[in-house]
This record gives sequence, structure tokens and C-alpha cells, in this order.
Amino acid sequence: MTNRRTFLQTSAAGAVAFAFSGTIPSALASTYEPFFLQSDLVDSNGKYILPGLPYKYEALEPVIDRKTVEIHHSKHHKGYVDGANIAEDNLRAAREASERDSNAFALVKHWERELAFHVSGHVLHSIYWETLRTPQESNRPKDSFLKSITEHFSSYERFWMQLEKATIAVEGSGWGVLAYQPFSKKLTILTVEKHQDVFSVGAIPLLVIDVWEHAYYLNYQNRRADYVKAIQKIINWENVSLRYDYTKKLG
Ligand code: MN3
Repeated sequence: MTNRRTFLQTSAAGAVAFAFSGTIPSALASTYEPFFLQSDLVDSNGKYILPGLPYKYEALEPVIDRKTVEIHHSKHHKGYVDGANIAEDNLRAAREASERDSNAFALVKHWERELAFHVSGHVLHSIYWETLRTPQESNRPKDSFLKSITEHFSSYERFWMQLEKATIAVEGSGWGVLAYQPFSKKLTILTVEKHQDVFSVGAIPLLVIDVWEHAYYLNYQNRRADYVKAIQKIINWENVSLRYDYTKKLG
């Protein structure tokens, strides 16, 4: 399935320098494929599409309520998908017009920014949805991924505390991110304040926590810290761990 194998590679064609690049090794593709079934980010014509959720809107309750997930997915995420297509359409139109109109790229800065903003939002939300699941008590990564987390951050508790504190402290809207740096073979915690800006060239996001208010306001109002603490119960560590296994093969 071409779409699946090129997953985030496609978005690298947009303005997202931290997206996956390269193809999924065939040995891994079969293992990984089920996790991307709902995550074709583009259709066969290259148009961005909204991936279905891998669970029902109410599946994350009580950590995140049904209404928030529904609005977040069907309105906010959809908005990024539509915005990315509009930006690409306008850039395509400008390229075509440039043959006869010397001013065709007058708005190129605007549309490149729009493309970066919406493609980044599309990619980050797609990872966000996949790396969540129904609440589990004492939800921890397992086996080799737990071992890697411990090696990089000395313990799971210390790792989560840093991720939680960093995410709560994000100024304004943004994201907390666990990422992998292929060039250093390190797991790293990063934050994104404006997701249209590249937050760390060459780092590949494995787990992202959305802290734009739309992600939590109905449940938690201004209590971002409560939302970030609670989200630990709904992290799908198997998915995060598979992302890690895959990205390690890239570098
Ligand atoms: Mn969001």
C-alpha cells in the first residue's frame, strides 16, 4: 500500500522538517502497517485527508470527554487538513500563473506559512490520536522501550516528570513532545510553541501532547496541569514504542 509506506514521508514534502523521511523498511512495514491503517495522511492524489480515529469519541473518558474529542478531531484537525489543501492549491495556482504573471508569487510568504502551519498541525494531531487509548491504571511503557526510556532519562518517573513539567510550561498554545534524534541516537523531550516553526531539525516526534486550549478546555478549563497529569493514563505506549523501533532504523 503505497500510501501507508510513504506515511509521513509525504508531509516532508510540505514544510515539516521534523516529519519522517525515507521509506519504511519492508521488514518493519508489515509490523507497523496496522498502526497506520487509520493514518493515511493523504489520498492517492496527494490531497491531505482526515484520518479516522482508532477508537470512539468517548474512549478517552474520563480523562478527555467525548465532546472535546469530537470537536478536536472533526473541527480542529479537519481545519488543518482543509487549510493544508488550500495552501497547496494556492501555491500550485501561483506556479501556473507565474508563466504569464510576474507578480504571481506576491503572496508566497503567506501561503508557505499557511502550508507549514496546517501540515504541521495535521501531522502532530495524527500522532496525538494514535498514541492515546482508553485509560489504564499504572500505565507504563514495557520491555525494551521501558529500558530505553530508563537508559536515556534514568527512570520512567523522572522522564514523565520532565515531559509533564515541560508541557505544562509551554507558553500559550503548543505541544509537549518525546522525540528521537537519529543523528545522536537519543530520545529527547522537546516543546513546540508555534507548531509552524521547526522546533528541532532532525528530531522525529514519537509522542505528542496537545496543549492548545481546545484539547482540554471543556474538561479542565484553565487547569492545563491537571490535563497533562491525567493524560499519562491514556498514552498508548505500544504505539509509541513501535514508532521508536521504526525510527531507530532510520539512523
Ligand atoms: Mn489540537
